[in-house]
Amino acid sequence: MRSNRREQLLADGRPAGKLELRTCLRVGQLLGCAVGEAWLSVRARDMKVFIDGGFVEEHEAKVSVFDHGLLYGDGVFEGIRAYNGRVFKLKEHIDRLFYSAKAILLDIPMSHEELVRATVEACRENNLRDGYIRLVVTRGVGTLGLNPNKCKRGSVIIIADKIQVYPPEMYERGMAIVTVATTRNLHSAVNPAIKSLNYLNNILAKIEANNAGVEEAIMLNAEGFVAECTADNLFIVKGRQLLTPPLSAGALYGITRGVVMDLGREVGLQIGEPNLTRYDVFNADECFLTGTGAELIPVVKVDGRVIGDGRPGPVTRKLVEQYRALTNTTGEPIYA
Ligand code: PXG
Repeated sequence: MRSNRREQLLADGRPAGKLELRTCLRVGQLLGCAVGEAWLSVRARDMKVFIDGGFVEEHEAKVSVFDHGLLYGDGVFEGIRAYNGRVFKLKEHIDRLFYSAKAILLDIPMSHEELVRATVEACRENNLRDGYIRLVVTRGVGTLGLNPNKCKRGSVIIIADKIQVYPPEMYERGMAIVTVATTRNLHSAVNPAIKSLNYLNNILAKIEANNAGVEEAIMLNAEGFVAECTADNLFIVKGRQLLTPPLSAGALYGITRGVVMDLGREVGLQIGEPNLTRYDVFNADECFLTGTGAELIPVVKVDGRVIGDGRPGPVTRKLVEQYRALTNTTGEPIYA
């Protein structure tokens, strides 16, 4: 329905960008809130999207219905952030993209260096200093059978957009989360270390979080140990210990997770990656989540149990401060 309306308008000769601007204005007026304004700043112009070697206007950035990324979720991706004119931890994200691709035997048709350059260029093309970059590599166009050998060449897509984060008061007061019934994928099935385009495991957990009226959810592995959240890694603080589940428990090798462990070491915390149970989380002094999108967000309630004194703790607040300083001053320059 939506795309039909869009096609019609394009056939009328009116650019899709204008339609979205008007739609957003209406949404903004109706809601009368910052959400509408945030959308406006993103949609007031047609963005440029990198697709298979070049930049095209957003409304021309399309993939085939025979792309196995669409048909089977066969592909890999990264979510990257830019702060203050620099792309944060870009090399690490592209390293992880190549690791994910290797695990699914996907040949990325660009080099590491070319991907770095194209990602930075995507920010420049869209005049971004702060934003969120989605780097996607699909298996490419194939037949309706699932055999990836029928796909001749992978497709590389880079979208550089504005970021939507949790509401600011959630960072100040902390969030409540729940544990959900959907367990994290088994290593022997779809290894959770692979950042693949097949995110149904996480989406099912997210649906449970939505149903419970919270923003995030703890996913346990098949053994009942904490793995991570749907799009974030989980940390707890106990005394001077900073603990997070090991990768073997089903945690993603999170880039933010790695940064936070380094920052923790710098302030003299003892870093550990033991198996954690819900009991450990309930009885932690502090708890927080990490992710490129979420950054560091304090958790103050888990399954109805208040964590610590119910407010973001001093270790979390210190790490947030240090993380902000790092994101604002380091990274691949966009406008060098
Ligand atoms: N665990 C999972 C399952 C993730 O997908 C993280 C942890 C955190 O990793 P990083 O490297 O970001 O510190 C992620 C990544 C989004 C979005 O649109 C975010 C992620 C994944 C998919 C979408 O906000 N987070």
